[in-house]
Amino acid sequence: MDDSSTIAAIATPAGSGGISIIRVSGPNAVPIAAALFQPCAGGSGNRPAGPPFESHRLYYGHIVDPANGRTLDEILLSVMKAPRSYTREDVVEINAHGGPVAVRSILEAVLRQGARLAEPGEFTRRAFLNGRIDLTQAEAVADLINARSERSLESAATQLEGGLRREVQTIRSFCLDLLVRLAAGIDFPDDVGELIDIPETVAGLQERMVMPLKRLIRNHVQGRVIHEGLKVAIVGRPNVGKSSLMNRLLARDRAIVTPYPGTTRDVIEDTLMVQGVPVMLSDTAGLHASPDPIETLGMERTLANCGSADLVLFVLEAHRPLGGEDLRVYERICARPLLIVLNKIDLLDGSAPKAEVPDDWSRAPCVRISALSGQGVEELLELLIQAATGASGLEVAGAVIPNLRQKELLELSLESATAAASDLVNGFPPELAGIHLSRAEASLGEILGTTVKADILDAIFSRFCIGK
Ligand SMILES: Nc1nc2c(ncn2[C@@H]2O[C@H](COP(=O)(O)OP(=O)(O)O)[C@@H](O)[C@H]2O)c(=O)[nH]1
Ligand SMILES: [Mg+2]
Repeated sequence: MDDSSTIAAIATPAGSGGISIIRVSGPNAVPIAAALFQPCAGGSGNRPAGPPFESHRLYYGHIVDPANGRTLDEILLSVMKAPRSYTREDVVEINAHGGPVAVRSILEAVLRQGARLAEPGEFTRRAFLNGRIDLTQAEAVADLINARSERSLESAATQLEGGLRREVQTIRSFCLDLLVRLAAGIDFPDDVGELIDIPETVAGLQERMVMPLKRLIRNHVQGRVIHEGLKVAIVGRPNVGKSSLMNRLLARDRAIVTPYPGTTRDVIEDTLMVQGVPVMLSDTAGLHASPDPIETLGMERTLANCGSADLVLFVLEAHRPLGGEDLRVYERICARPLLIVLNKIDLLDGSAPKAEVPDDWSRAPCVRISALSGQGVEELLELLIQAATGASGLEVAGAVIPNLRQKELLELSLESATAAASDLVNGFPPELAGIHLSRAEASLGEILGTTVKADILDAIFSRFCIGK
């Protein structure tokens, strides 16, 4: 598909909007525009009226179908000649203000002039292939379009500015430099000791490859939370106040609350925003031994739901000693990241909680709340993101956040860098470390798109919408 044809697409979302943009890119973009554009009479003074078009100008007029002389819409035409355009090719954009029908008929007229409909992401793919942006930036364009929260928008914007590219390039140039020195050592084996100081090289590998790679990989986990949000399941035995907590967190009566155990049967889901991150909350059926087949089905759903949650809020009653049922619930959920919630502290009248959390649960953080009065709920929200990500808050402002493809390549690169370091420490010949390092270098190159294969490009650009 990487040919020199002229491509066209509607670049704005489907439906009626204030304006819609038809974007055309390629060698025929300007002649196509000239064939369809009719300037409005009286382009006064030195205002440009019509063809021949100058670059980076806006032209006011109509699109007229040359086949039948019919006026399709009143438009503004922008002309951006190569290489100063999004794709580095000649680009024209037709800003139309008719509804979807008018916009489609303009696109059809453009296609009849010899353009072909663009594939999803093809404009950005051309920008990449023509060297205007690197692959990390191209992917950031897709992330920007698909961003679901403000945080995720922020991180995509950082990437678009080239944040990840710079970090990866720094690691890569260190790696290349080391490869050169190792190669020299291979050519002059007797002088290896003088050319490369092994302890210093190993320390450099740790500091300038292993550590920065680990940090970028960690950022991915936080980034996933930012892009996709967190799944949080509320779990406990019946009647501890799970549904009350759900309603309190959502600040509305979403789940039915009664004094009777077994009220919640199905998984109830809703979303709230915490620190700019979407949190998908689910309230579930209480876990206990029950003869009721409907309740039992509900409990199976509870456990399935727990399995896919990023965090489980394990609710207990603060005013009662823990019972066998609580311990059995713990057994079933303890493999998940937990936040222990001691509820109903309003019933304590200021005395210490009767529920004592066993010592071996202590790796999970614990908060005391009253779902009834709202006391402690703020602290719970503060702990939530931290407990789910293991980080002290989401430091994403300006942070570089790799996506899944990039993270997997960073991991490969980390593996190779670690192997190179251990070969050097163990006194193996420098050729071996060299082999590992060239693998690390290749993975880093793949992130930037310098060594990437066509099928991977297809996969990346298919994530885009048409017109981008
Ligand atoms: N005093 C007090 N009662 C609560 C609190 N949270 C829930 N309850 C009551 O406990 C009972 C069970 O609550 P519910 O939310 O349905 O529990 P679930 O079965 O775990 O979903 C209801 O009567 C609630 O009003 C709390 O913080 N304090
Ligand atoms: Mg309930």
